[in-house]
Amino acid sequence: MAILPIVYYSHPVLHKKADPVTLFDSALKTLIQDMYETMYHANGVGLAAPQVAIAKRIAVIDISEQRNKPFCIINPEILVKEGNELMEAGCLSVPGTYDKVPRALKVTVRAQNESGEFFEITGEGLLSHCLQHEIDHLEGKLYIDYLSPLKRRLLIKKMQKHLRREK
Ligand code: GNR
Ligand code: NI
Repeated sequence: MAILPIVYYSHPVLHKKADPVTLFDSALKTLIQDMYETMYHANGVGLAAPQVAIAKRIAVIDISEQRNKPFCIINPEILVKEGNELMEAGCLSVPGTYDKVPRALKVTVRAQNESGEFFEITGEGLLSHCLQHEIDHLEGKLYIDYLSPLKRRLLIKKMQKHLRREK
């Protein structure tokens, strides 16, 4: 197991469409274990592979309070979206920033697990938001892309300040 380094805006891997997974081998399982460990270490509710500089359609999620219900979505697709709401978002790749983004209230996603088996998951609230956020990462989209150019510029400045303070 390993904690992988998280890349920040404007690393190019965050802005490109990730490639589908075709090989469900032991290297994939190791990567997923490392992504779980990295997500827990960073206190995130989700983590997409591009955030650890890997341009593949993989994300891990755990929205449980006890941090003990991890699952992964590979090659995910949104089948159904219902309703709309504004939700507060953050992102480990734009650290130190938060804002409200428009999201579907409820989504149903079809994805593959680490063995390549297809499953469906339906989520509302935080789970819905998290699924949409992680799938956006696989499309090269960040939450700040939903905001006005002015707001985006402000949040990027805020992130840079935050990163300077961290050192
Ligand atoms: O940890 C995270 N929290 C969060 C809160 C509200 C909306 C989305 C998220 S996802 C984020 C982790 C992350 O950046 N995943 O890509
Ligand atoms: Ni994110």
